[in-house]
Amino acid sequence: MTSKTTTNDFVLTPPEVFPYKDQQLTARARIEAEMTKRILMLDGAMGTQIQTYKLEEEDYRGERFADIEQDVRGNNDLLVLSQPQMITDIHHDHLAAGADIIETNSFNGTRLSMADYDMEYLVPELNRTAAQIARKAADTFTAKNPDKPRFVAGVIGPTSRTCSLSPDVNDPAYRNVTFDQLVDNYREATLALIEGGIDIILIETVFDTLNAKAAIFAITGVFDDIGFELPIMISGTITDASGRTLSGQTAEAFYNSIRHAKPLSVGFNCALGADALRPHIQTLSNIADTYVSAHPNAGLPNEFGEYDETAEETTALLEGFAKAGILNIVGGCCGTTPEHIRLIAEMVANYPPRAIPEIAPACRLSGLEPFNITADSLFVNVGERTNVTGSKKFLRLIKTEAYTEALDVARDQVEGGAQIVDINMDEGMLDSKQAMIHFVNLVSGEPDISRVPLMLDSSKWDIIEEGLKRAQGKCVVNSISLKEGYDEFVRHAKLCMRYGAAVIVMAFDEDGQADTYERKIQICQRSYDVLVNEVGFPSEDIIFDPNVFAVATGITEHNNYGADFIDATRWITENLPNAMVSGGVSNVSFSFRGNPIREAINSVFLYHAIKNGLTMGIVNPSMLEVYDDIPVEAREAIEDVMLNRNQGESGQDATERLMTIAESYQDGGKKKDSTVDMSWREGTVEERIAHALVKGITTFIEADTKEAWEKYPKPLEVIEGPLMDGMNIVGDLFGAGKMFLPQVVKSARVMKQSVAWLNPYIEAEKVEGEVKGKILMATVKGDVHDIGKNIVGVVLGCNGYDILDLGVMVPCETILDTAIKEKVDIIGLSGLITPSLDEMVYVAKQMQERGMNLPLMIGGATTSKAHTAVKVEPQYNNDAVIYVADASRSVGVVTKLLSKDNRQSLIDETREEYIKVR
Ligand code: B12
Repeated sequence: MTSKTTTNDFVLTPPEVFPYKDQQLTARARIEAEMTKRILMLDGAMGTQIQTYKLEEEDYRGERFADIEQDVRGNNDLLVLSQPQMITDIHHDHLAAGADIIETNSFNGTRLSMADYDMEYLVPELNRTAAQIARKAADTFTAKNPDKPRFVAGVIGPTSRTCSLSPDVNDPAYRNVTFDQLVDNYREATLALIEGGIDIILIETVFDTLNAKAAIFAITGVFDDIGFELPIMISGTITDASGRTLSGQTAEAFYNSIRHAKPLSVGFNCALGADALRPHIQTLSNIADTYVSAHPNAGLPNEFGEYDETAEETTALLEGFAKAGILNIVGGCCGTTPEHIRLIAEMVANYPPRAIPEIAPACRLSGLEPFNITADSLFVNVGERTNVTGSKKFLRLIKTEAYTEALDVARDQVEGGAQIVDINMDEGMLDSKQAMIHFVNLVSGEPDISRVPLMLDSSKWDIIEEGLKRAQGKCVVNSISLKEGYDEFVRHAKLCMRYGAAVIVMAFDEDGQADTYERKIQICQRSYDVLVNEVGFPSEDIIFDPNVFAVATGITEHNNYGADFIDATRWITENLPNAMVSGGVSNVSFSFRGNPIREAINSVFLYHAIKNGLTMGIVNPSMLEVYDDIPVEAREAIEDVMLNRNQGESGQDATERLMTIAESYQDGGKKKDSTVDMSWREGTVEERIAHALVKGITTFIEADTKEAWEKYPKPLEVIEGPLMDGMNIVGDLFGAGKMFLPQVVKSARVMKQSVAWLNPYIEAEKVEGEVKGKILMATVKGDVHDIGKNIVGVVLGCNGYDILDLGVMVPCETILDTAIKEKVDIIGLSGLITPSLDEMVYVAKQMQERGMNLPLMIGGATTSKAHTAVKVEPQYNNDAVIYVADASRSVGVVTKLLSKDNRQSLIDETREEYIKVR
């Protein structure tokens, strides 16, 4: 690399002769050695400390800039050149107060930010000088006490532009900065900071994760060029009370998006102060397989922009963090002073650092929300309708620039259960690159779509790359392969690592697409070895696509296509650790286009592929039959074809049998739309309700609900009888891989419609009178199931209780803050997935920590008396913790809990019972 002249007299040194290189080579090891011993102290605010000097224009200018034309007051970064002593003094104050790591005064040291003062030309010099000043200050203190080594973090700020948000309300696809521009800006700053002698790079105050991803991309590029690496700290900022970054991500989604930087630490800074920061640091502490940092503001500024939170107050709040064991690095942001740092340093010296938890490898994707594919995950549905090659409708919408409708297509599939959205714009008559850019920008502005991760799909790498530059979440690249040879494969893989994306690897090499079992596994093995052993690609981010080809084509060579895919899937799962498998499911039934048996073929294929390890697939949910509903004869014929068995002498018998069945399928043997086959209407009302739930048919649900309501003594019994039984069948089929999420979404709609019909009858039983108490209901963080919780709310509401329903995915802090503010009498938590069980334990623990005194009810399908007794109840002993199996029982429990006479006996009985369970 050549040296670069940026002003008349400023020359950036070539990296070969970076003066601090030797020291920097060991920086990570030296810092980590300290981190294992204690919680490290970061410094406090730079900006608000500078404000205390009350500088005027001439102070900012100093001697060197006395004569320049433009005003520079407020350009704090310039002070490293115009007032170097002042910056040194601030560093010294923090070091004297106990800071282990000081931050360079370079928060705005990028061209984009310096453009405000026409001082872009100064960027390299500002960064280099900021680093040199901090280096000198740190070394002075290390020399005084070598047992407490001091480090310098080179600060990379967010700039004033957001890469994933439009500043123009009328044009949501518009951006005033590009990823590439940010990369150039960050690259320049990073090089100069490293030359100036920093030990760590600190990407901080990240409010748009895409900006941070650009910084990571720039920094990793710099590392490649200079031939060595420095540790990276990344610190985001949660700017609003909803607990999200400005660009809309949750804490976990944020971490998933930046994890590829392999940061030394991840954390949050600035924003609403320590109190509001705590839950997000707790989240990071639970999930981060790296160190965790926090450097909050001294609370919120008052009306005059000043910070009133005293050093004692901030320290007391942060002591809660330290006690909870969630800190590795702590410091202060706006409004904190060296006094804050001194007290915090004294306090943290009494607590051990957080131990990094063992986190099992898993593909951790994100949109605005995290999407983790773990060993326990069920089959993942990739929405395939925003793909111009597969959907004529979507192609037409994109061609005619009907983007609002095109977004509706994306939204519908997310609402319909797609967990990842595949976007493909490969069409000869389109400007595919532009279409990808425009659509991904638009999707980023639609929270109900961009909450899920994107799959950027193209046969052209540069189109994929344009998508990657516009998505703040962790995406999946579809696809890379050895098709264009080893070098391109490695180049694409390395870029995916730098952008932070998982990859689909097609079983394709220089000789073409793998069509036999042997070729599939040989190419997948080779690709895996290159990726994992040579490139260092994380194995959990590799998803193989061993090519789904059409079966029953009439060509004998194709007879084993189904079996080869399924066998290859099993082989990959067993032999390539952590790797996943995906496939374009409907390709398998291509020979039956237009025939309703296609849905059955897809389902049979999926069922067997999932059993053998298929992790995800590109699926059109309306093209799937429920496996167990396929008539036995047809299912066996399909299985014969799929698994290439019973082919007979001709090698074609199975295919011929299937063709014959397919004809009668078409001729009315088994019709496409199950509502047309009315035989299910002949069953009992319970059977009909179960059928409607499993099939997602709403047509008769109100009539059937009415009939059940007439049959059962109480409306609630209809819910807890036939409706719950039906939903349990759905749950079992889903759990066994015989139903898929989009189908369950339809079941949920049927269930909701039925419950809505019953609600007025439940309400008609309402006992009039005074409100007997206030009950907070919430489905816990991370969980979207709300049908059960809503029923409980209605039932209790009808029994004279005031219900405060906080909805789904509710963070613990919101639940507890609201409970206190609204003075509720009981908290009721609902949860249906395994992670909710831990979240409930956490809520109970926090109730104890906050000294709350009210009963806690636990409910929802995966909760149990055993879990409540063993895990939840021991966390909270200020009041009752009671597991309630269903809505009807909730009335009795609540009545007793709020009755003076019966309350204690219920608490005592439950405690005794739970002790026995334990
Ligand atoms: C419908 C459904 C969905 C719908 C939810 C729609 C909605 N708006 O609620 C959708 C399709 C969105 C869905 C999504 C998922 N689901 Co789901 N889902 C179901 C299903 C089939 C039925 C749930 C239901 O509504 N039952 C009917 C209601 C009335 O029952 P209930 O909630 O238990 O409520 C009763 C009592 O428990 C009690 N109660 C409930 N809450 C409370 C609270 C209090 C305080 C009290 C007193 C009482 C109480 O009263 C109610 C009435 O008596 C279940 C299977 C099952 N058998 O439960 C799977 C099931 C819960 N889902 C499951 C999974 C895995 C998922 C997904 C993770 C799938 C995925 N791969 O993405 C996602 C979850 C995403 C997330 N982050 O939450 C698994 C959970 C397994 C596990 N242990 O983790 C299940 C068990 C299916 C299975 N067998 O695998 N799902």
